[in-house]
Amino acid sequence: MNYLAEVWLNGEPLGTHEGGHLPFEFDVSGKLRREGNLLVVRVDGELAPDRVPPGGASPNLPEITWDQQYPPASFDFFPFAGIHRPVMLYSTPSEAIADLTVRTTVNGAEGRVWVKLDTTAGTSGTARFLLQGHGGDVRAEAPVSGAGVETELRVPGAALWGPGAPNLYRLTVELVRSGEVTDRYSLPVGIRTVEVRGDALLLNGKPIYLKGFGRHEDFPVVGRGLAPAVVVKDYALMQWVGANSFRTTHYPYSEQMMDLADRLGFLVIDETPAVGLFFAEPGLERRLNLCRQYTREIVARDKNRPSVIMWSVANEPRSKRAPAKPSFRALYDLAKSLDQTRPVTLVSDLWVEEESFEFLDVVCVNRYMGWYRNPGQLPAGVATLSNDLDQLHAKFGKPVIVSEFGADAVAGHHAQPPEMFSEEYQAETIKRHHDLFHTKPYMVGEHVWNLCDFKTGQGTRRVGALNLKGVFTRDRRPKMAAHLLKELWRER
Ligand code: GCB
Repeated sequence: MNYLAEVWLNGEPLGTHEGGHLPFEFDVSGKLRREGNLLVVRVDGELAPDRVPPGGASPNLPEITWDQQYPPASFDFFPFAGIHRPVMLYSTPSEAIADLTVRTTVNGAEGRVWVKLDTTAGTSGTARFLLQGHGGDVRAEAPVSGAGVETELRVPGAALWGPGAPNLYRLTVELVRSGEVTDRYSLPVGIRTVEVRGDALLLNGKPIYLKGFGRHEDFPVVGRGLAPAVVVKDYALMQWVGANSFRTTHYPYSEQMMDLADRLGFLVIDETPAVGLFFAEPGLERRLNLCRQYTREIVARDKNRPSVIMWSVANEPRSKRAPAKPSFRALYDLAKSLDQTRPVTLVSDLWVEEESFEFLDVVCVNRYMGWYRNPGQLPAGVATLSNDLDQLHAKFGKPVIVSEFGADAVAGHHAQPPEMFSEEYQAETIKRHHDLFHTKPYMVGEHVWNLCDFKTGQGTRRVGALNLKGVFTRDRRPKMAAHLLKELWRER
């Protein structure tokens, strides 16, 4: 639901939930009629400065309006409002599995799967754990006490999960009482480790380089509404060009998208909806509370996914005001307290001035050389970028990902020599950036902005109210840059 949902059952309020893109639920036990139930959801999509992401027209707050677009918002994508994903009614027994947390480690050839089971209050009996797949079942059993149960399953000769080999096991957990199974839940498990060591990002102990995109949940007619065929198509396109990763710019993607990342072996930087955050009043504390809520919700939803290798707590915050650094420190600490197994980052366009990189695990930066900077002058832009990247690494001493770069291209518009808005210029921009990045040993990833053209607000820089930085059009046809990426990424 985007942005704020109020829910009623048979005229009785069930509750509200603020923020889009993350699931929420209400308990309707004892409230359902035998037949003729009416569930009503009212969605409020108003843009306001104390919401996250922020928006709304406010002459005193230049920080929130992006490039004077209409509708006014602190971000560059269309603020689609409504019910974008499925609403489900489901039932559980009174003694039920409430949550599962899975963590995996690797010790030589042995994979270890640590599982924590939380049950509803008052549950008793036995918990059974079964891990299946890749030539051997592993089982464990433990008595259920009020506080939950932990176990570790050891998998000799484990088939590890990773791009190119997305090996999944199936974990089934059962609650058993007096010989009867009272509840059962299954989920896919990928055994893998993620670690930042020095300048490297390690997957299963080996350095990994991210090749991929920022993207949007956006398609003609359906807007941000879940369109499973588009999800499948986007993976097919990413595989065709040889991408191994993406960032969920600038909000958590659908569970269907995430399920396929696990199954197809994509590495995901999982980003909260905190885009365009600013640190002036009014509404600062309210916005920060929402960021904390989103961090808790995204970790709760995606913590068991092998594809998620990093959390991103924000995109391009206006970090120059004093509250920014302590606020991000608090969000970093919160993410780490919820999940010690994954690096935490934020994505910045402030580079060396983004002080929070001092404590974040990976440095993610966006920059548009040859476009917003040095327009039309790619060689000069890329030379400056080379220097800026070295300064960034010298200051923070951490692995660097350029999480956005690129250029708008009108499909079918050509120019030789390459000029801005031509397909040639976009392809040339990507080629020069890619070549530069591969001279920098501390770089661990390049994400082109964007996979596809997408709808945004109206403004002088957005012809047709579209951002045209896609290497595919909005209806998923390749531009020259997509063919180029296929050459660049498939060879390494
Ligand atoms: C950025 C933003 C992204 C915009 C992009 C652009 O830095 O993170 O949301 O769409 O620039 O094309 O201007």
